[in-house]
Amino acid sequence: MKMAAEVRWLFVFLVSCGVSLCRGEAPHRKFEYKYSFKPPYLAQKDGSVPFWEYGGNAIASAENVRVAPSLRSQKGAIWVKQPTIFDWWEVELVFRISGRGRIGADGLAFWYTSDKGFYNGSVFGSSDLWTGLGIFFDSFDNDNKHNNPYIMAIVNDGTKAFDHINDGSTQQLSGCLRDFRNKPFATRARIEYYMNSLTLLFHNGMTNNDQDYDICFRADNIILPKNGYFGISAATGGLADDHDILYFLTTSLHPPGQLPVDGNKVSIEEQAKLQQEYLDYQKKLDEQKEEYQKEHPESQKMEYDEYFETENQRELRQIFHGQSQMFEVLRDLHRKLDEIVGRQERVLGLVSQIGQGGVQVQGQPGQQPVLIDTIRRQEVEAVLNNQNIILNTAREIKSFMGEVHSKTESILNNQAHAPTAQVQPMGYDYQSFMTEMRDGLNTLKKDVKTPGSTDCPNCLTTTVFLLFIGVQMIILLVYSLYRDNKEAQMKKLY
Ligand SMILES: [Ca+2]
Ligand SMILES: [Ca+2]
Repeated sequence: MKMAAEVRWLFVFLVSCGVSLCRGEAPHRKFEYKYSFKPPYLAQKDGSVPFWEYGGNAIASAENVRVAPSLRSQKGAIWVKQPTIFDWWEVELVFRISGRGRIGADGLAFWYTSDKGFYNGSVFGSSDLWTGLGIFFDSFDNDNKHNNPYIMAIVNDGTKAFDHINDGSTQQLSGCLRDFRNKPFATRARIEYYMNSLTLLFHNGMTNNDQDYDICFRADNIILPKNGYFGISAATGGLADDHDILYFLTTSLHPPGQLPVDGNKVSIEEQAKLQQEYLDYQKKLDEQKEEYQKEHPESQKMEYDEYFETENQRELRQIFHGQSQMFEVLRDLHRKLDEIVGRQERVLGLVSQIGQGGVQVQGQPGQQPVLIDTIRRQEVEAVLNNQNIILNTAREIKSFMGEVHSKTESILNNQAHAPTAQVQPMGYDYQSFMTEMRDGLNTLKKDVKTPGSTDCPNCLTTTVFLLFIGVQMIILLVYSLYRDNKEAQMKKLY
């Protein structure tokens, strides 16, 4: 998966600070001029480079060291005179490898070894079977795997002969595929060895921003010889590039609290005094400048004319400016593209998840199957269950309605057969009561007419019975009258 640009930058930043900061405190840094060279006046008039010695086909000028020129079969090297006196270090290498060919050869090597190498050795211009570290900027693809230019590190214990046939790939500690040839700006490598961790950051020379570094590799638990020598070597073959070193800047790194005491260190009072002197001098200079400008207003203009650039310079500057702007825009676009790719991947992931639960619909032959979001099985089952329940309920309602209908019909039929039949009002059931009374009376009449019934001593006499009936009738009549009267009164009230 592609790493988003921000993540990559963050990673570079973390790694670059990680080596130092994440261990606790940042190491003390001290520039080591005896292990460095830089322009201007890189080489002195006699051609020597202070604290360094070079040989083979290497040429030093005021601006750079051409370790191997763009001629066939050249070899050269430059080695520091004194071994290091510090354990941990960082080397910033600013270099240019340029040639007219589409492909160049052979490459450049950075060395940190227990002994100085040769000036015309077999490994990128220096010695094989070295003890220590070699970092190779290999331009030419010897093993024809289309993986050059390549940057790699090999740590050797003095026993391994460089594997030229495989471009050292069988021996490498780590590496990265980076193009370092023919760049608009100088390419840079920052090699840091601190607390047994080796880190290589690379600047591809596409911008003039000094901090545009990219991580090439980081390796832990690396043990390099103490008091080693720094060196640079280069070689050309059938094809040839110019191999120029512009800056070799060494900084020693000291864990906090372990900075060696500097004998030439100035005291704080002295520092303050010098600072004050410097400020006074600056002030005086400014005053004099102002005075001069007041006295010579015309010369001021003339003087500034010298600062103006020529047309060519301006054009070149504008081209560079335009290019760097284009580069910025491109980088921005690249970042956005990365973002989009990331989002697309997320969306695709989601779609495939849905696809696993959903239905895969086959498209036309030759087309990608189209994934459609559909209802899942359990959802279908739930819907079917609900439908069944609704159907059952509807059926029940239907049967109930049928019952109601049949009952209504039977009622209507009953009414048609017996038109007098009416829904009785709630309350006293006169009719049934009267029927009961009639039946009772008939029974009584029968009993009365029966002659044998007089025998029983507990039986009522006819007179008493008639009297009882009479009283009952009167009570009923009175009650009926009273009720009617009451109902009439109630109706009036409403
Ligand atoms: Ca090679
Ligand atoms: Ca190769």
